Amino acid sequence: MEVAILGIPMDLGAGRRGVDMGASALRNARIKQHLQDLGHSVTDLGNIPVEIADTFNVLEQSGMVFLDPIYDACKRTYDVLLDLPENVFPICMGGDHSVSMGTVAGCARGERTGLIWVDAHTDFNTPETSPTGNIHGMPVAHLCGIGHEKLLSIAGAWQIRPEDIVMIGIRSVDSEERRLIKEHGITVYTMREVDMKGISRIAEETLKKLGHLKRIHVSFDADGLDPTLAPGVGTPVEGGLTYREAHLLMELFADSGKITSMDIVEVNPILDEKNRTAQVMVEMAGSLLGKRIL
Ligand code: 6HN
Ligand code: MN
Ligand code: MN
Ligand code: MN
Repeated sequence: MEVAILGIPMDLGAGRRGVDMGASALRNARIKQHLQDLGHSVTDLGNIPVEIADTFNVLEQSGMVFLDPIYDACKRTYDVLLDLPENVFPICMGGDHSVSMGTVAGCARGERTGLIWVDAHTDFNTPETSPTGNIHGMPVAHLCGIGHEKLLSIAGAWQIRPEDIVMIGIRSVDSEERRLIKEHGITVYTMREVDMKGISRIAEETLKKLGHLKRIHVSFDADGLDPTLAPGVGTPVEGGLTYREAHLLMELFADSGKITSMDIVEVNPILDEKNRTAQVMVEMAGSLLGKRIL
């Protein structure tokens, strides 16, 4: 397969510094070589230019922290992805999860697209419901067409339908966010469902639900994994996906042949232990791109 890796070194959407180095950490964990060893042809598109938090004055606008520079980075990301040839599989390396407003919209390439959101959080806040003002808690709402008009001009440019979204690994939802998730009928597999049904049945149900779609994007937030496995994240929540569950999930998605793009987000090397989190996320990408033992 033709794979393109793209860095979006942005931490403006998160409440703490460090995820801007996530893309570098993934390169340092040899993402390109790992995917090449699987037989893929990999092009590194470099990084999208992003403002640095320290040098930026504007703190909050309309209940959102760093709205303008986040818009700029997402718009640039969207433009780059939209221009990629049809056969290329993009891997978008964040950066905090607000980058997905650009990546998901760009990777959709103007077609109806399914979205698999692997995360501890549902990221479905709006500027009105957000308890923090941090935009990384708001990308899915914007992708569904609700939120601030400036961000909607990218994220909502090609709207993802709520019925085309499946979330897996969820264990932290804010109270107003819960109401919105229910109102929009988003399919959510919390960790309770992972425990009760098992990950293979969840993968099967997810693929069946999204089976009618030609394009499916997997957005993988490193905090979907258990913090003992992936400590390098800014918003860790106990009780996440195990190494084996997450690998099997990626492998079953790979088997479907339906996945057309991926995000790896929220890897924070400042909070990590010897780059373990980046390493495990590189392996997840390998499994999603067809790595097999035999
Ligand atoms: N992430 N729900 C919290 C908020 O600030 O809205 C946490 C969001 C975390 C976002 O991890 O991508
Ligand atoms: Mn997230
Ligand atoms: Mn998260
Ligand atoms: Mn592996």
